[in-house]
Amino acid sequence: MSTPQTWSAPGRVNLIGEHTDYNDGFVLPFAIQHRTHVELTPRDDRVIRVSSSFDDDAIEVALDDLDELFPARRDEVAEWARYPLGVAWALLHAAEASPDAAPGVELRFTSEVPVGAGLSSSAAIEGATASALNDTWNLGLDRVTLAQVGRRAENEAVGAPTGIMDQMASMLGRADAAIFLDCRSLEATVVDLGFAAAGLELLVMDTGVKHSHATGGYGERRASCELGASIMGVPALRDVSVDDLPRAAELMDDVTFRRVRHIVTENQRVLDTVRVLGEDGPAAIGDLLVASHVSMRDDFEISVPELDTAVDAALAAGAVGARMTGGGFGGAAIALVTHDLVENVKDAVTAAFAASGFTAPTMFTVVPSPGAGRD
Ligand code: GAF
Repeated sequence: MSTPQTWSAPGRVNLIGEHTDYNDGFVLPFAIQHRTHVELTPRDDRVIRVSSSFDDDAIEVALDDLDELFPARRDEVAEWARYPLGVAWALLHAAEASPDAAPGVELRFTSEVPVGAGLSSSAAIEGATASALNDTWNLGLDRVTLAQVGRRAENEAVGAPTGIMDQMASMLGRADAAIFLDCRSLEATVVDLGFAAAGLELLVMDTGVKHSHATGGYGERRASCELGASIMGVPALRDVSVDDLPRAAELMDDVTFRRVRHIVTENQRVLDTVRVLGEDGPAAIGDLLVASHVSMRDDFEISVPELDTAVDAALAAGAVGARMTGGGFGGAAIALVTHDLVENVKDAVTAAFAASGFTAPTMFTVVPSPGAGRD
């Protein structure tokens, strides 16, 4: 009987740069200390079996059948299992490996990353699976390729039309740092955050409003961005600058223009945030975080009342900056708060939720943490 081994990958918080990834733009996420762990036990047969502590269904699939399942028959697979099985499928394609070269495995998942909170529990499952199978099957793929495998699984095996940010953050995360990613070239730069040295904490305020990117608003926003880029005659909104916005306003309807304006100004805010972090430190990025939230609330229209309430209450209680994080339509907001004010901000947000009749939020601080790997 083979001994099990464990790998893990983190969830992420995006500091700034929302919906810019699939527009070939810039993002600045960091991996958090909450991780998804996978215990891998080699099998003697040619079957991949996945089970988890967060779903009763254990699923078994012959490795040779993965190509028949994905993407055409993905609906036959329990939704959570599409992530790890989709990664196994995409990984074998990326490595151009025959499934004959891959022995069967048993994968057992446990997770500390809250599901549906906008902290990328999906990228954490993908990253843990990709790392475990890459090592076990001796595929020798690098981290960027493993991130691309995770994204392909999410797009084609799960059916969520997401970008590459979350998988890159989960694979490349570093302690005390964010990853500044150019989503066109996939060039990643480690950016020191220095929150602790500046006496700052990053508070996550999980509204408890669940969302899914496989349905509805996320895909609609993506389609609006593609329409905006085609009207501007460019491959992606990355190629539109703030100076081009007056022309964009003349060429397109108001809704498409506001979607475009969010992406164009958000890209600029990411660049500004990286510059300000380097020049003045993290206490100086508050206004950029707030401007990002306002843009998502008013132009991109992906916030919900609970997220706005969390952001407004945190700012009123003295947070340096606050914004919703992730794809929107629910999930979590973040607040950058001086250490001594964390409890005040939590109390203020809890009180504001109660006053609005919302279910109490879950709040915790996160620290920039290392990316995927063997435990
Ligand atoms: C989700 C997606 F998965 C990311 O690719 C990104 O688009 C994000 O929403 C919004 O910035 O997390």
